[in-house]
Amino acid sequence: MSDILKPSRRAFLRGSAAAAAGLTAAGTARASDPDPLITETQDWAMVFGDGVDATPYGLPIQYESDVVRRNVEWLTADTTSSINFTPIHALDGTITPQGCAFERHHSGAIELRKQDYRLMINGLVDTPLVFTYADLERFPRENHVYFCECAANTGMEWAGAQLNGAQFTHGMIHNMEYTGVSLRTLLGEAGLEAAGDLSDKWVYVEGADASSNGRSIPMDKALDDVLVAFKANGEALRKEHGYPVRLVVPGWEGNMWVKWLRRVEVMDGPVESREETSKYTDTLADGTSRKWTWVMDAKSVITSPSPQAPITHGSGPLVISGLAWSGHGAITRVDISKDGGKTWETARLAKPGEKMALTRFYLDTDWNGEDMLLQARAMDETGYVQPTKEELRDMRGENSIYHNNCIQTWHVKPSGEAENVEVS
Ligand SMILES: Nc1nc2c(c(=O)[nH]1)N[C@H]1C(S)=C(S)[C@@H](COP(=O)(O)O)O[C@H]1N2
Ligand SMILES: [Mo]
Repeated sequence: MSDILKPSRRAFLRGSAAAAAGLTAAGTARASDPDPLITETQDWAMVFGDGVDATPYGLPIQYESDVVRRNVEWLTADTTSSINFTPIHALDGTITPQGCAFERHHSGAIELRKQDYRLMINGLVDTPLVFTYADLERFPRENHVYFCECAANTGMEWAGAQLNGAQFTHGMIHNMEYTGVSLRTLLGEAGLEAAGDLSDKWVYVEGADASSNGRSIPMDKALDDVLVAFKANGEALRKEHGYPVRLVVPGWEGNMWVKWLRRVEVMDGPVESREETSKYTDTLADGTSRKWTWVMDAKSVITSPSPQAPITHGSGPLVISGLAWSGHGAITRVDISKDGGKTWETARLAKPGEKMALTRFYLDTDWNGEDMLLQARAMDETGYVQPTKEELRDMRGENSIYHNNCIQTWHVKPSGEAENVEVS
């Protein structure tokens, strides 16, 4: 008999249900008590359900209506230049549905029709070109899954534990399968002979929205893996993610992923725009700032249990789960600590880590019902290990906002509730 068929974990679950006999908590009824959900014919079995086309484009069922993006009102003065957060505490797997993927706009999400879409490539190119949406569809396409993390993700946690929920501490991230044309292909179409030596050249990319969100990208990245994307998770980009076309800059901070992409200019230096000087730079302890901190370092977070996803089943079998990612490549290992970093166990990766994409991890464990200080620690293919909060502060001081990739701690209490805490 194979191991899976032997009575083990499931017997344990039955045992815990029997122990809870008499309680009315859902899922704990004894097998010997008649369960009306089994013995009685239910309403839904006596009528017809909805026909096809009841919802030509489906929405999540009403019972999942709390799995939505949320913003933090006090963070920004209004919602047009603001951010909201992916409900990572309630999702599983790795692909983020567009409908609940965080949004970050500097001047609101604009509505741009495909017919009105134009992409200009100009500057130090042989032939300046303008592409329509239909033109883009005629170049060879690629498909890639990548995470997009705002550099400000976890930024509110520098000074101390602040926001109570993985959605708010780590939800400025999404992970989608993009379809598009490589920027390299389009630059090649315009021709880069005129640019001469490419090693010191840059591209400046900007969007069609009022903010334009212009950013400079060094040429070697532009010619490497940057994608001009028009589909996400198989369907058109949603308006809020840059319909009809956005830039995908794998592993690099979300701010460079220009939405409603309208222009790529080949230049002989960086522009030093607002978004790469007064914003998205990292102020150090001595008041000077680091710039060009493009890559998102390896990071992880436990999504369940977490403050918005408490343990509701008491002690016994417990699935601890979370997400890990690195802008430097693939995640190779994730460790989990239940005691605030004193001891570590290696988690199971649901799939081998993929480059610059979210990796799901699990630790199938037995919870003794006692306090836990839960932490996850990610490692990537470069050998880099996610730092503790203390290590990060030693290097960077406390004036930073962006690029906080420190280890997160959840205090899980005997009640199963969890709280954002700091362990130093
Ligand atoms: N044109 C344009 N592109 C933009 C922005 C913007 O406001 N305008 N915001 C940037 C920032 S700061 C981030 S983190 C990502 C967020 O992408 P999302 O809204 O699809 O999550 O888009 C980037 N691209
Ligand atoms: Mo961002």
